[in-house]
Amino acid sequence: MITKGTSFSIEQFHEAGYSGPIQALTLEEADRYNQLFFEELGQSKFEPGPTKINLSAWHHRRKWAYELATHPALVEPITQILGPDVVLWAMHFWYKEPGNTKFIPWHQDINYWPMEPAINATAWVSLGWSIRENGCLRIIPGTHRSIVPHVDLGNDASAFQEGIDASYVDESKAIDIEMTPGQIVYFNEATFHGSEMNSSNIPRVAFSVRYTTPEVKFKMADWGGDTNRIRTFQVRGEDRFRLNDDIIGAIPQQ
Ligand SMILES: O=C(O)CCC(=O)C(=O)O
Repeated sequence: MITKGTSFSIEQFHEAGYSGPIQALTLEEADRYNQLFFEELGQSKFEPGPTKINLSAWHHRRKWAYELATHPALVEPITQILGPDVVLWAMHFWYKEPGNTKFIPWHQDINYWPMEPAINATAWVSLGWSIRENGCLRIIPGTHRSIVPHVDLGNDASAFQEGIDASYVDESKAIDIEMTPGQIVYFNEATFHGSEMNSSNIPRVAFSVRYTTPEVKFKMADWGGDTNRIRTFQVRGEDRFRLNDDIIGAIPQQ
């Protein structure tokens, strides 16, 4: 499914647990950020290879990544989902070089996140092409209404140790979200999602940004105190709760 130019639908988001893809970045922007991504890896986009670099929280230390995470085209639909007060709390690049054999198992993000209450909206953005062959994002619509058990998968090909207990997954309802550069899809903290390996010679370069609201408290002890990954940035509106003052992030200057 490759779509262009449709608009974000809050009704669809509530009904199906996701909305999109929509064009968020221009092709020029997507190309520029794609280039910056590979520069950070120390690679050329023409010769994408594996990396051992930590792909989380570049917005803590790179101005361009912070600009990307707070890009108005990403954040505007987030205000429709979360309301006027928006907190950016995490960002991660999901990169699969050509031939990467790992798959991302079906999961619900909230299974891994100690936050109270469980409120999150994710913007998943494709900087290059995301197609079936390179392991595009997959979603099961309507699965965001309940939390289901996650189990140890015992599968070395899985990028995560834990995923949803297979008896809760109806693969026949899964959709492949194929995307062109600069497109974005939104989903919430409980929507089932995952992706297959990259069996093509096209890199899959994408990132997700996580947003929440100020009344959510991050239980940092349960995150192992990992402020290299989790920091809060008030990107819209105001914080009348002040629950996470100890983990406020600093906007990188370069
Ligand atoms: O990019 C993928 O394949 C998985 C992304 C994901 O799990 C997420 O954004 O929460």
